[in-house]
Amino acid sequence: MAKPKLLITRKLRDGVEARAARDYEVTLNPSDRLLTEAELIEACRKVDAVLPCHSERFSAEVIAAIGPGLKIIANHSVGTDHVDLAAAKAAGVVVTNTPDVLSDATAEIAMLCMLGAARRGAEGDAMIRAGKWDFWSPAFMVGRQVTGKRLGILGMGRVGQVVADRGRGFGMEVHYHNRRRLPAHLEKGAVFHETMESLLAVSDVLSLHCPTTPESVGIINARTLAMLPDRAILVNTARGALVDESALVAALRSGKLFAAGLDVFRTEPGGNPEIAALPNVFLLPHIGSATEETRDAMGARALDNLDAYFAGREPGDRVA
Ligand code: 8YV
Repeated sequence: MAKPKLLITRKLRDGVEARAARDYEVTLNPSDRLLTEAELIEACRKVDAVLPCHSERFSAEVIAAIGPGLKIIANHSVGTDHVDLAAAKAAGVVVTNTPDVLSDATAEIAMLCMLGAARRGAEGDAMIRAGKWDFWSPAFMVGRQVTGKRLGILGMGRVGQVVADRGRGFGMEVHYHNRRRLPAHLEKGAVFHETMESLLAVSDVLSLHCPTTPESVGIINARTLAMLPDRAILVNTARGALVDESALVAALRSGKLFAAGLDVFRTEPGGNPEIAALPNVFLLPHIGSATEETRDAMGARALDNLDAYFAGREPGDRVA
């Protein structure tokens, strides 16, 4: 039987690409250049399946332009906000994602962002690199300690739960808001808040772990930032669209926020120059899941979903 035709839009780990080449008639992107929308449509028209990243947008228009040949979008990401799921469903295109396997890596980056923001990691690093470390005193580079502070988790899904565990390891008191309260064995003593407003009021550190939906876009804005305790710390490793970045800049300038640790931005790649100009931020270029182990696991998970689909089984991680 002929192998199904598969487009992999970005450079994946060698082992993942080798497995794909063994089982599919695969088109790779060795230069790793981001395809334009027109190139993406053209390339998807020629295949049965596409394995994209969050960097490729499958809007309703793109899905319609690709037409009936494409059967499955097997994402190499847990987030699916780059795919119009309703349009895919209506067009009969199956969509899958890669949950679970990136929770540990993303939680590590959340802790790095939290500690980098609280302990002024970027400021200290930049000072030494610039050859400007010419002073020391007990009053020098004093940050905020996270031990004993209240960690507010907005969205207690897979990643949020691992961040809660890591926060406990740092002696933090965990609070959360989620659509549904977790059972006791997953809650592990964390304090559930019925409303986001109630969570914000106690979050010395607020870490975002909710998906981007029409309801959650801009959920962190001037109104909600004002509800945080004074000198709180914001951590975002989820999606830039959750935050109104102008309001964030204002809160960082006024001192309402002590600092922010961000791995995601409204504009990616690139980030936000106004945020990058502030001293009290610790910034990373969307690398939450970028570890060798997790990239291997994400690639394997996406291929498992494709294998199931083409074997006539229900893919384990079907989202549409
Ligand atoms: C990935 C992500 O790096 O999985 C997600 O939703 O945002 C990131 O972890 C990216 O999507 C890789 O395709």
